[in-house]
Amino acid sequence: MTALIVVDVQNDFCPGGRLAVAGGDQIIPVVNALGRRFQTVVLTQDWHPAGHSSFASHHPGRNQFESVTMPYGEQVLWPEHCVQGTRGAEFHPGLDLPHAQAIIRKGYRSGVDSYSGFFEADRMTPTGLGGYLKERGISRIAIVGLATDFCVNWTAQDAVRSGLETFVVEEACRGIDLDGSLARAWSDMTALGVRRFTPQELPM
Ligand code: VGL
Ligand code: ZN
Repeated sequence: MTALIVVDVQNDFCPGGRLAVAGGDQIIPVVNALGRRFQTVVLTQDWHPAGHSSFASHHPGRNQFESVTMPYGEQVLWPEHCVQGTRGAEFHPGLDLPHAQAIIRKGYRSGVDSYSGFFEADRMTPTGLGGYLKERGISRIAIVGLATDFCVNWTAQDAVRSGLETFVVEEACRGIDLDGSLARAWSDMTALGVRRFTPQELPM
């Protein structure tokens, strides 16, 4: 069975949001149409407490989009975004996937980020998504959403490492592209075995 994983299609990652990804809202009709082809749809939701350690505002003297070293590795410092319970953290109102069955929230511990839907940024603490898919008999996933080079990329890499056959639908993703991160994400993903598809070619 194949599942569709919809990564972080939230107001803050769309135009007008706190960490807007260029064209982020343009993927929504593509995601909605793709969603109709899948029985199993899972959403991820970036879900930070106020004052989260990935926010530049939590690091006096540091700027947004700089990197710092955290106990678990490199961390890009972001504008405040997807704060629990705020409008920015809600799914975009255009997202129309009423049959989605699970929502995986991530990044809710103040000291550690979680780009991936599978593991926190320490690369060790599971979110539960891997177990959920395994128990549901899912062996292949198609990933769409925001942002290609961060949460989609990390989710796709962890999916392959977890033994899932993994597809990313490029037209249903948009990237942030910090210092070449978008091209790097694609070369890392494809080197690992992630397959890049158009919605038309997707074997599903
Ligand atoms: C994301 C940066 C910070 C994403 C989440 O969804 O790609 N990027 N938090
Ligand atoms: Zn975040």
